[in-house]
Amino acid sequence: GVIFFPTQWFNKILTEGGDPFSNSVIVFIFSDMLVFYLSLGCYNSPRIPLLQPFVYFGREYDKIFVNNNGDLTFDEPFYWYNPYYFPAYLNRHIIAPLWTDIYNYEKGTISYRQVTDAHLLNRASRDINKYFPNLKFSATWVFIATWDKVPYFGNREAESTFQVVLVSGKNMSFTLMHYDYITSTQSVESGFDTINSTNFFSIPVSDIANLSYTSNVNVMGRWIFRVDNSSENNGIYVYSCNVSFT
Ligand SMILES: [Ca+2]
Repeated sequence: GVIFFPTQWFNKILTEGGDPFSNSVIVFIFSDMLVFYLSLGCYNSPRIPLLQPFVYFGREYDKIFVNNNGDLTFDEPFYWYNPYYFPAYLNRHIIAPLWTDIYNYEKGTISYRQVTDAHLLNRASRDINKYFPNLKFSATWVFIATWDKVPYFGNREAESTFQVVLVSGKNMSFTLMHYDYITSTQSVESGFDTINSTNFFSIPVSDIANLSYTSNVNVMGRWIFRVDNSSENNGIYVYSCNVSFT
């Protein structure tokens, strides 16, 4: 059958300098865009001080860590490569676009940046308001972490590319997950979880190779969640749902 491949939007978001909220082919260069890379073999970023606090299910954080095995944590780096399925009832908050044993010793690029550029913030606000039409959201801060063509332990030929975007403003917080090409593997979890799993979500795919072709907002490969506080549905299925479960 026909494979619906993400639009050009998708080819761009995963290119540094690209705009994760743009459908156009123009590559925007942001004056305040400073991209940080993890060296090959690094387990995690250093403590990243956030330019603005990020509220995650009631807790306000002023720092974050980008971990090589496909996740973000707030209090300390997190090395564990063998994922727990959500709800995991762990003693930590975790945002995990693709938690698995990523092998970044030889190739693969893991990078992150914070953006407060008005143009990107406007794009973020527009997208969030499209999916959550009653919030009158106005983004003031965006954080982007990208795993570009990362292999797996045990499959060094694999090249999976994905991205997590945090957006905040007006005491509201959102997490976006973007999936480009994803190589299938065992032992993997995608979603987010909280301390004691008071709030969690596990993206429902039986094979993660399908992450690129699923969505909760009708944009292939894109998943968006509101994460500032407990809400009945965590923002899932609020808007134009077209999830293809496989
Ligand atoms: Ca690893």
